[in-house]
Formats: sequence, structure tokens, C-alpha cells
Amino acid sequence: MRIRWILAAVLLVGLIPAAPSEADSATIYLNERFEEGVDIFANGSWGMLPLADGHQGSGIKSKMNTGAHWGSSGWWYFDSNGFSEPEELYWRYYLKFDPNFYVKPPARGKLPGPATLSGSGCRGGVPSTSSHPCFSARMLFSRTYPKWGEPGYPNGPSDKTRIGFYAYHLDKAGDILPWDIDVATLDHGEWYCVEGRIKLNTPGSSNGLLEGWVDGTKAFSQDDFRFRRSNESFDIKSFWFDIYYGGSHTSPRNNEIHFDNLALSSERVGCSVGYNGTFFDDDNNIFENDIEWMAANGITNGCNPPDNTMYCPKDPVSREVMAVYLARALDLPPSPVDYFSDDNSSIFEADINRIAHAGITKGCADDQFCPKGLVDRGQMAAFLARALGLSDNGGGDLFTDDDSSIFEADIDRLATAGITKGCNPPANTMYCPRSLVDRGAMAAFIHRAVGN
Ligand SMILES: [Ca+2]
Ligand SMILES: [Ca+2]
Ligand SMILES: [Ca+2]
Ligand SMILES: [Ca+2]
Repeated sequence: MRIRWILAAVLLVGLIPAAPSEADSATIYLNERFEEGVDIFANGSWGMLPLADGHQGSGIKSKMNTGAHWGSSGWWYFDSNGFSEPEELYWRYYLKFDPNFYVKPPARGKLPGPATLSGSGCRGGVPSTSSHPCFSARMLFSRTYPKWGEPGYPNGPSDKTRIGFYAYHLDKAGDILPWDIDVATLDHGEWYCVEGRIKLNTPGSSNGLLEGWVDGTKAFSQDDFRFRRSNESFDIKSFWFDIYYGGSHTSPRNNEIHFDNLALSSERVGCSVGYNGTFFDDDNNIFENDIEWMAANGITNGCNPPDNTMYCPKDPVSREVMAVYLARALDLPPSPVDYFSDDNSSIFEADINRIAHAGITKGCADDQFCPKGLVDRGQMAAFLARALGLSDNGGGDLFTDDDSSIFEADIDRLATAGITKGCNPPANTMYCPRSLVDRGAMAAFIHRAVGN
């Protein structure tokens, strides 16, 4: 996992605006797109649920059921992720209140933010003490912002929710700090880019900073907070992904809040969720170069039309997609013949016929291609050996675990051509013919087989 964050840091640096008065280079502590599950927090991401339709690809959601307070709660610790605890932090997440989201005034709730907790301090109304020094600067959601006395006070409209800070500092345990009503009043059902910044005070001084932005527009700034007493030197220990309804009130309905694209950094990240190359979901995948080669040669368009910003590298390869890859990679001519009956509703029928006409497949049974069947390594060997016209089997029987496979001869030909080495390096005495091939690995096989 660690290597992913380092790579993410290197890759994200280019997105960060130059800030000559600050450090030479930003540290990206976390750049989480939630494409591979939700389990990134130290306590198992308690309560967080996968979300299919995130801001970009998949995301996570938190659900506060009728009559309940929680949501979810998770801690991301700098220390256990290999970083020194900072005194200053920028964060960014995309947030969407579900279209049916409903906060019943005067209730409020908590949203994620940084925290250094100690004992039971700096949550649940318990202040920081000398024996348990702490701070927290979670964010909040609310329909009421009494400090502002805006028209319609005390309740905002039910189809909008306002956000702000909910901070535990030395002068107030649970300070409600509303953000600018014009900037931070969020429509339900819409994604927003929410950014925050905290800079802890010089111990003993009143110079702690909190700032906030929505969709890149400044919504809050106050620079006279005291988080640390003069003899206290604690830093920012964690980012607390806390979603909670209340105070004392409980959720009046099943309320969902959706999240995506969580970034933690030493400098401002901004709202850009840019990525490398053609697809975002293969960033840092070991096959990204091969996937780019596939895209550059028109062999893949992506997996989420019409956007086609994703490649789905962890998904298995279906036989119909294998047909597409081979037909395009080899630039096969159209077939005058319709070979199979079970692919007539496949959008890839023409490609299936092209590879059949080229002699690359005979189907999975009489008159059948099994277009939705998944390609295992044995089948892949047969597809590629026939596609490339490989004949040299290197003497045969190069692997021990394929002796009963109908694809053994093709597997030996594929290995002799140097397209596979086996599946148990460094010995490579086995081929694992029944293992499925994911789309990332298939890109590498096809690149090796057809490239150059
Ligand atoms: Ca995502
Ligand atoms: Ca990419
Ligand atoms: Ca057909
Ligand atoms: Ca063998």
C-alpha cells in the first residue's frame, strides 16, 4: 500500500499550484479514489459502504438510518502510514448529499476533518484538558446557522444543507463555525468539491488557522484559534472520517452522504481530479503502460462509455472482449460469414465473426461462441497461439500443471514465443491454465504478442 501513496504523491505534485513562499514540494499523504473498496482506514472503515456511482468511478457512502446517530467512522493516521505528523494540513473530498437528505432543525451532524484525540477528549462535548490535550476540527452539516440571523432563520430550506466547521479548541469544546452562506449552502443530489485547511497554533499563541473552500471558492477563514497550550507540542495525528447525526437528535430518515476523491496534502490540492494518460482507474497499475499502448493503437476504448475514462483493469476478460482485442490488434478484415448463433445480440458479434473467419476460434461448442464466458490462461494461450500462427512448441511439456489441459500444446507454443514465462517465478514450472486473466494483465499479453 505504501508504494501506492508514494507514487500517488509523485503523480499528483504536478497538479498543485506553485506556492513559492512555502515548501519546495508538496507531500501528498493520501490520494484515494475509492476504486478498490472502502477499507482504507485504521479501524476497518467502520460503517462505510461501497458506492457504485461516485464522483468519478466508484466512491463510498455513509448511511445514518432512521432513529440512529452513526453513519460511519474511520481514522487515517499519519504515523501508521509512514508520515511524520504535520502541524498543517490541507484536505479535499468530493461530497454529495443524497437527493432525499433531510436534516430536521435544530439538529446538526458531523462530517470528516482532522483530529488529535486523547482519552475521551475533543468529542462528545468533552474539552481538551492538560492531562488529555487534544483538538478536533471536523466539519458539520446543518440547516440552521443561528450566528448569521439570515432571512428564514432558524431553518434553511429542506432541499439544501449547509456546511461548516465543528471544532474543539481551547476556547470552546464544540464550536459551531458556519461557512459563508452564499458559498457553502449545498443543493442535494449534487457533487461538491470541499476543501479544508488547518494550521495548529504556535503553542500558547492565538494564531491557529482554519480555512474552507467549496468548489474552489473561499468559504471560511479565521486565524486566532488556540489548539495547543504553551507546554503542548502535539501535532495532527489523524484524519477522522466521521459521519454522525447529532448531538442528541437522531436521524429522521435513512440519510445518505456520498464521498469520493479524498486527498490529504501539505499544500492545497484544489478540485482537480486529474489523472495520468487515457484512464484514471489504471493510475499506478503495473500494466498502465501496456493499457496506454492498447488505447493508443485503438484496441481498447475503455469500459465506461460514453465517458471512457476507465479501463477496469481488475475486471476479468470475457470471450467477446477477447475477440474485440484480437480483431483490432491484428486489423482483421470483416467476415462474410455468421459463425455462431449465441452472439447475435452481442454488440461485438462482428468482431467475433472476424476472429472466427481468421481461424482464431472455433467457438465453445457447435454453433456457440459463449461470448460472456471468461477467458482463463489456457484459453488465452489458444487465442494468442492461433492469432499469431505460433507453431514451435519448444519440445513440448514445458509446464507440469497443464498436462491434462486441452490447451497444453498452445501453452507450450506461447511460452516458446516468450509471451509467457509461467505463473510461479522464479522456477516457472507451472502455467496456471485455469486462472482467469484480468484486463490489465491481458493488455500486457497482447502488447507482448502483437506489439512492435
Ligand atoms: Ca472514485
Ligand atoms: Ca492512467
Ligand atoms: Ca452470430
Ligand atoms: Ca505440460
